[in-house]
Amino acid sequence: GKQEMYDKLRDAIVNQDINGAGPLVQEALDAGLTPFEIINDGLSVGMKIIGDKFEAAEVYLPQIMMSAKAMKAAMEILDPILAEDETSESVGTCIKFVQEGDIHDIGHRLVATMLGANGFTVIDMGVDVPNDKVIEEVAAHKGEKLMLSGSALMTTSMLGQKDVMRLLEEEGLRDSVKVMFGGAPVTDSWIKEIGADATAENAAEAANVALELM
Ligand code: HCB
Repeated sequence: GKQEMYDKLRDAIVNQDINGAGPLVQEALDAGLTPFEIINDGLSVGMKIIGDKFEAAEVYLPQIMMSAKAMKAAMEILDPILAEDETSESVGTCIKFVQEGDIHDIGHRLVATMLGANGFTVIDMGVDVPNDKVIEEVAAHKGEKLMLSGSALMTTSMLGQKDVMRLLEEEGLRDSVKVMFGGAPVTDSWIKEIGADATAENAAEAANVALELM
């Protein structure tokens, strides 16, 4: 059944099955699972497990990098399918970036994929993006239905989110854009403290929150 397939997808990430992940995703699609189910109930669960194992020092960086590669191989199959599904009418523009100093992009990509699949026009600025570039991009899209989604996976890079909020205020752009920050260290109280609009636990929730904010 479905759960068995979810478990296989999860294990492909946990066991760093770079060659197997793509074919397994195809198998899951053929069995009738949706890309959303594959990501949320399978692959992401595996990534969470490997992250927890890393924190518990049960696995090390080389394994993490191989899990990341397996995730990438899986998403290479799913991204084009999700792009095809995009509704023709955009619900808004979302500028998506990872904070300066931070190269963690797995969660960032998942959120970008989900936002795209839910009708957003996503501008993917990638990783390690300086704040002045982010502000420039917001300014360039002022007047559009606009959302900014930033990710930070480290407590150090997360601090940059506070500066983004300050710069938006200084440049008179705060009212032109909704701001959603995420990443493992980001909490509700941090969002409140820096004056952003929202956070989300995972990519599926991020899409729902973003739609509500628009
Ligand atoms: Co990295 N790393 N890492 N790492 N890494 C973390 C983040 C630590 C917490 C692990 C630890 O030490 N405990 C830690 C940060 C410590 C801290 O600051 N408190 C850390 C460190 C220190 C480092 C290095 C310095 C190396 C080292 O360990 N000595 C180095 C830093 C490089 C740099 O950025 N300058 C480094 C490198 C790496 C890689 C390259 C090996 C690899 C990244 C591969 C890649 O992304 N291409 C990696 C990984 C994979 C991790 C862990 C294990 C998993 C992160 C991940 O992908 N999670 C992570 C441990 C952890 O987080 N538990 C560890 C899975 C995704 C799906 O979850 O939280 O990113 P996510 O995203 C979710 C969620 O947050 C939300 O939705 C996403 C999808 O469900 N979300 C949003 C995310 N963004 C959002 C935006 C929104 O608007 C809304 C929701």
